[in-house]
Amino acid sequence: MPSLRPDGSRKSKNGDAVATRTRQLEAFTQAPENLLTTNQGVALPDNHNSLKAGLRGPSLLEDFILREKLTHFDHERIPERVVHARGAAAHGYFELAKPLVEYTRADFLQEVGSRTPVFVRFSTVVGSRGSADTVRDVRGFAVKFYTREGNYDLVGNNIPVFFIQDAMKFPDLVHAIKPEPHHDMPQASAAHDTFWDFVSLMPESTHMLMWVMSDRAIPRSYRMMEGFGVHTFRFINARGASHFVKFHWKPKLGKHALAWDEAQKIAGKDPDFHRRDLWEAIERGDFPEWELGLQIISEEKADKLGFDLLDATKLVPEEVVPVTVVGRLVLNRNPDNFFAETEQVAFHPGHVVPGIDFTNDPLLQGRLFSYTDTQLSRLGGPNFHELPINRGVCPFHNFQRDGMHRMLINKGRVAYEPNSLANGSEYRVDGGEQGFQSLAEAMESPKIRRRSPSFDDHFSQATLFWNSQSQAEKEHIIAAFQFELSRVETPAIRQRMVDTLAHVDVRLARKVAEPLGVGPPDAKAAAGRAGFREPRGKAPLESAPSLSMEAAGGGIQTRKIAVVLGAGAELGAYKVIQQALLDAGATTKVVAAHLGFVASSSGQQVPVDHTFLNMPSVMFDAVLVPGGAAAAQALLQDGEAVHFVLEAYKHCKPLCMIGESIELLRSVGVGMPEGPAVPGLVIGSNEPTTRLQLAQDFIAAIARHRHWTRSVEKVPA
Ligand code: HDE
Repeated sequence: MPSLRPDGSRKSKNGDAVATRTRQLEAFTQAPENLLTTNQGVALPDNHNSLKAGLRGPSLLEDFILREKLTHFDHERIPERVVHARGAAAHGYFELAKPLVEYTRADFLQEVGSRTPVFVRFSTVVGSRGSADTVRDVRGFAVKFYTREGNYDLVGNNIPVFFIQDAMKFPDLVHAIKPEPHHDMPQASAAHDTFWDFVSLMPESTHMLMWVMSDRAIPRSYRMMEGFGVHTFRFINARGASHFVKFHWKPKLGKHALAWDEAQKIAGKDPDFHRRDLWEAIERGDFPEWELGLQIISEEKADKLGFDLLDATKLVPEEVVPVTVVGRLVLNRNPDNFFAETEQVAFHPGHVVPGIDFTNDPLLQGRLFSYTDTQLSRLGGPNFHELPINRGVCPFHNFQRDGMHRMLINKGRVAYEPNSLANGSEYRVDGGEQGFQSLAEAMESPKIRRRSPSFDDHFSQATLFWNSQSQAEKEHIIAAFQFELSRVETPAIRQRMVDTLAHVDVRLARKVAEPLGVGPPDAKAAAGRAGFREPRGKAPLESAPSLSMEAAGGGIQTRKIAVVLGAGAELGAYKVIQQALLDAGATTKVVAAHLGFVASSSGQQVPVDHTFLNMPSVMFDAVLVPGGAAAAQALLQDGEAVHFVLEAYKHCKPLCMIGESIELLRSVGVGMPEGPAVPGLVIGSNEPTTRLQLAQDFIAAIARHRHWTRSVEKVPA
């Protein structure tokens, strides 16, 4: 029976695997030392001057200390990832809540309470290493489980489908979306001709485009996005029986997005926004958490879904096959060194353990080749599995030898099998029962370089996604298409894309076309193009609520609330609300015109955390403005303060305006006594009896995250 830890979780029979993994990494860490030496251990006499022929003479080639230092520096960079170059990562653990013995023999999925150490890297796909975090893009969600049967990598994304159906098209897709090769622009953006040229000729991309133009592509935080394995995988149990499986990560804090205008502004104000958010949450002890959810699908059920599970442009709606939660992922330790860990970690969908197997999804099959291949050029040789971050917690041994940067010192004269000179180990030609067993799937068909007709339906799930969005979400999608396509210089590409969209929804296509200077969407023209397929399956549902982010959930924990303070503010109601916010797990920061202190109406000196300039409203989830006539007047005189509040209003954030502070919104006609209630706008007075209610209303508004139905078209910001 596993023993209980102080926090109630159980220690698995393999001991504390997480602690073992941490110790394993610690063996490779080094704290800073005062004494500097060369890499050979020779103490440096001086770290400021090179060796010269005389005080003002030339440097000497003999200076091995200078040579070594410069040479090492000259080689500090390695190639960035060809995609997913920009990322941030953290350590943690996966804890099993539901035994999966019935479906898989994977050891780490057997024992309830067992904890498996993990390293998780989030990323954007298109931008290079130094690009901004909040660009419109898919996010990578790659999890390395260090299980005692070997490393298992679940290398997923935050969107459950993909642009293409066959790995053959991946280089084309990436060449099209990356900066254009003649001038290397634009950085980290799909809003340019080559991308839309490609996808407008590839109807299979349409479903994915709907997701990428939706709010999913501008998450508020890595901590607030879902993750998906995308492909269908297989679970194989101890009896060799197989089930299809789809992997889901469900964020505990709910799934939330930024406003598009906000995301663009943050890209300039704080390009590290997501990286910083993850790092700071872990440092504070607000450990990000996700549930692992599974859709387990029998072969019989798979045949009845109405689409092909091997097609990565399709998803299985949760309403058709429910997601069962089987465990949780917790990230509780930041890396010690970005390069050694986050940059050198090498994920690979082909890193599986017994009990987990692939399907014939032709996108997945191509990935199985690509990931090791890319590490060879990125990490400089075949021994990247020996890097500390990539090492398993279980031993590995085989007769692979040598190569660049080999660290292991293999003993003995034998590097082959079968042998009689070493331990005599001998693997029979036809294998045995032990180790990883591939599913003995029957294969009898001619070689063929063709697409299965079961992949032909390119639109019904794109329409399902569209139908599942709230009105506000639909408007965001339209605006995103309009933005992206308006940046496309070639009119024929814009036209082709709106023609294709007519197959998703005619109203969507018409709306998108409005500002683009193109003709009306022509569904027939799209249908005449190469790559277009007629068959259109009947989606199992008209709409699937799980595809919308509207019912985002998640409470207000770790939300950042700005308190906009002017001199002479009345603090009564503010103090009560602030305490309630803190109690609910949010943080508050006082923002004012200058650092130092601001005097309240009673003369109290309130310390200021940020200025309107150094921490603009886009860095916050909600805004609270204490009352007081003098404070309101002071803020109204300050363009930065007014902008701060209006911008938060424009981005549909919750605002709590106390007393006279509502004046800050009057310029946009809001807050008039006779005016209609504005979603997410909480207006109150300093009256002591209403303070608690005010706090509750504000907390409820923050829990909804954004109030997209607020009418903001006329608000300048
Ligand atoms: Fe990747 N992908 N990919 N990909 N991918 C890489 O591997 C590739 C695909 C994903 O944080 C590369 O180590 C091909 C789908 C993530 O280190 C490369 C195809 C999904 C990461 C590569 C795909 C992903 C990568 C670049 C089509 C979601 C970042 C550097 C056949 C399920 C992992 C590297 C990290 C990285 C190839 C499609 C997710 C070149 C050929 C679909 C999260 O090997």
